[in-house]
Amino acid sequence: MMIAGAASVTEQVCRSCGGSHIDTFLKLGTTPLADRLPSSIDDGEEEPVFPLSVAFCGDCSLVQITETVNPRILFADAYPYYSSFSQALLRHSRDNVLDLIERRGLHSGSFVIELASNDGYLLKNYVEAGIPVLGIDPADGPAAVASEFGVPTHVAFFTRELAESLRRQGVRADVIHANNVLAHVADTNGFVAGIALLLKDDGVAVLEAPYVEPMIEHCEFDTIYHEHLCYFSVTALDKLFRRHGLYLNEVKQLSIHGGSIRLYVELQERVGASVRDLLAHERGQGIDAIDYYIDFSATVDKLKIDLSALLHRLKANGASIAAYGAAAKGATLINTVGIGRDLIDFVVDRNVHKQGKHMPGQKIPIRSTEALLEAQPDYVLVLAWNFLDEIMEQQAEYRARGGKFIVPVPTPRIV
Ligand code: JHZ
Ligand code: ZN
Repeated sequence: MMIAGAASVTEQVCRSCGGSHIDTFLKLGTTPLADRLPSSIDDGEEEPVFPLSVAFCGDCSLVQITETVNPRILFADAYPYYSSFSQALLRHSRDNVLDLIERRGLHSGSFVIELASNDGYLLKNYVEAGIPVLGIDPADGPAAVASEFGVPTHVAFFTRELAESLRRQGVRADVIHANNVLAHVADTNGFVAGIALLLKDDGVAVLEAPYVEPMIEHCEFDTIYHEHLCYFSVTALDKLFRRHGLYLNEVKQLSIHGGSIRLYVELQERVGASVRDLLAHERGQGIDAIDYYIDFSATVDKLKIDLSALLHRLKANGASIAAYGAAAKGATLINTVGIGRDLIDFVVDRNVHKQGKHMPGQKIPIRSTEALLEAQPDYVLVLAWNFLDEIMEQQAEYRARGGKFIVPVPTPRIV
């Protein structure tokens, strides 16, 4: 847990169960913060770096990083991630909302809360349907955009204390959304306890998180960065929720973000086949034991070597290379592989809040996507490979003119 004021702490026990059997199986060295984008190549300011190591808990099976960076450093200061820059994510979120409105019979008397509501990308769909909402998010930039969309947003970290205070004011929700946030929270148990406090007796919490199995199977090691404290299996989640009187009753596997799970969590226990099946699958695969994770480090090392060799070979043959997506995962990739300005001329991104800044550590400049047609580099390394289809479609012209994409995971390939 966080020591107030410290920049980071190294955890000695499991974030979820408090057990002391945590074994580190991957060390990525020290890296800068993935969403802290320097304004200039040399602003005279030393970029802070923190250790990035991944461990398995032998008591509850949770995969987790061992360093906790102070959330005020990670999220509150000019946090540049805005959800609404991906059409695929917007469609995905809208479908989720429409499905819940129908399945749960939500109406103007219902109430929906989203934790980490960002720029209102999801809740705006409820607002359109006349269903009252409250967004909670600590990042003031995205929250200001949400308010413009008509999504009331409380700018704060969601904690057990905030949940208690809202509950005292009579706030209870039919649906609580929490997408890609549980893994980001240092007080894992406090966050889940807060959800339990704010659900109506027959309410449902609908959470999404990247799934640990595809991360390991597809070598998505770049999704490891300091914001992501946990890498969830259903086995670990089931234990976490039960500790707080919540039940993981249904789970869906989703393709978003390289492979995610959507969890339906309620105060009543009615565990369905989807959960029982995935628990059995994880036992069968050994996801609940350290052995499953042991080879990962060697697989990651091979990918790093292969990608570096590919880029150096192309460059030695006179090719020019840019990159697509100033994604947080891109920061891990370029800093752990060692991909600098000697290899990549610039990174493009549609997010206007990232343009004009630089990639962490390697300080590669970030430009608008128009730069691809202007410069027509021979190759583009796709850092946001999770949105490859959307990016390929959007960059049809770049490709028609002979441009090629390099996809880094699961093994580097040119498409
Ligand atoms: P993207 C984010 O991680 C943030 P990131 C966060 N840490 C998290 O948990 C995961 O998602 C799940 C740009 N883009 O979303 C937008 C284009 O330019 O994959 C983004 O900057 N054009 C909370 O940052 C970046 O790429 C496009 O057409 O690793 C994608 O980043 C599209 C589709 C995206 O994740
Ligand atoms: Zn544990």
